[in-house]
Amino acid sequence: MTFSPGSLITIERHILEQQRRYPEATGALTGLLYDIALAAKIIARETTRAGLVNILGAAGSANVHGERQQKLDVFADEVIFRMNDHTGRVCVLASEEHDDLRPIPEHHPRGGRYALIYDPLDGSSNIDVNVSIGTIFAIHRKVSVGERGSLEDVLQPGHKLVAAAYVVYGSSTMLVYSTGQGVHGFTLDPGVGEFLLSHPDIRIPAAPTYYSVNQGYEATWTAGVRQYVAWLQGLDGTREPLGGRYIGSLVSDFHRNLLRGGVYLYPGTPEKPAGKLRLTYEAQPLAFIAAQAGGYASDGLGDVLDLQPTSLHQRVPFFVGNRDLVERAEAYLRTHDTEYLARYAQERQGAAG
Ligand code: FDP
Repeated sequence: MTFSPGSLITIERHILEQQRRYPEATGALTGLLYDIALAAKIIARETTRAGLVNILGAAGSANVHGERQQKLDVFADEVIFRMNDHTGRVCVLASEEHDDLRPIPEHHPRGGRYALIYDPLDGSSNIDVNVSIGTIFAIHRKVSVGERGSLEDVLQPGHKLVAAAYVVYGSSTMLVYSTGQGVHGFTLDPGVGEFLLSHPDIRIPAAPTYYSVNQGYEATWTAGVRQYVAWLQGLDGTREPLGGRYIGSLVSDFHRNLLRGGVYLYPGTPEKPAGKLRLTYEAQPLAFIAAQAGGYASDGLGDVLDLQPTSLHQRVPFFVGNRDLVERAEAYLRTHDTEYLARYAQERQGAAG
């Protein structure tokens, strides 16, 4: 089914329509995606009230209802876990907030077909200053034997993802998801509490608008990254400069560039060859969505979706956006950063071996 721009489509209906294309589907993934959307609404409700906490709460410890206040990222983590721990759809969960896997509790149904990996509140340094933040989800099919899920289910290459999604809590709350059939964006109507289709079939624009990097770290960059960014800025005279935008909230930076075209980079440095961002719940799902929108993500050496994760919180250098811009980054690194790339490759290999 194709959706015309004027029609009102809820996320529930959209997910169901997508499922209909697969007569063999059991509905488990549909249910899981819907649970994710519901969790997003609950988190959105709290994030929009975050600024009120200090004035409404007594001595910063309790809210008007007398409930103890939780840090928002802990709250988001719990909401997502509790939304999914009892449905029978998920075999194991993993979150940025926990060192280890989060198994399904004993008293809840086991045998779920999917592993859910998530970053409950990304860009959390922006919460206190009222700047947009996000949530990221990655869904893998269970591959381990036995009822209980294991690390094997979580540590799969990105090209094996069944679905990925993110939520931006910004001037509006938006949920963007892909099940491998394009990328679709929904905007939350807070009045009716529904995510409505606002951005069907998102494609990253061919003509890029922005580049995004934390320029404050320039002194730590490799020569290749420095020259690449200079090229993006048009300093070598071969191209028009791209505008610079950096929120410091990965989801928001990624989302803006997905809609406007451009490149986001959080490179590795000689001191930290793998950079800062996490592979399983940041880079992989966003790389999956970028690819579905016609873009590309690289760790500087090659496609992020081909990387085999070796640990849950593994870091990865991340370049994502328009394919030609990301490939140009790879080329700059290949030319100027042979020593750095060799070190990073060795580290990556060591982690895998
Ligand atoms: P944060 O530490 O605020 O949670 O991955 C975490 C992340 O934010 C990303 O969302 C963000 O893009 C990046 O770190 C910002 O890091 P820098 O402050 O080093 O630029």
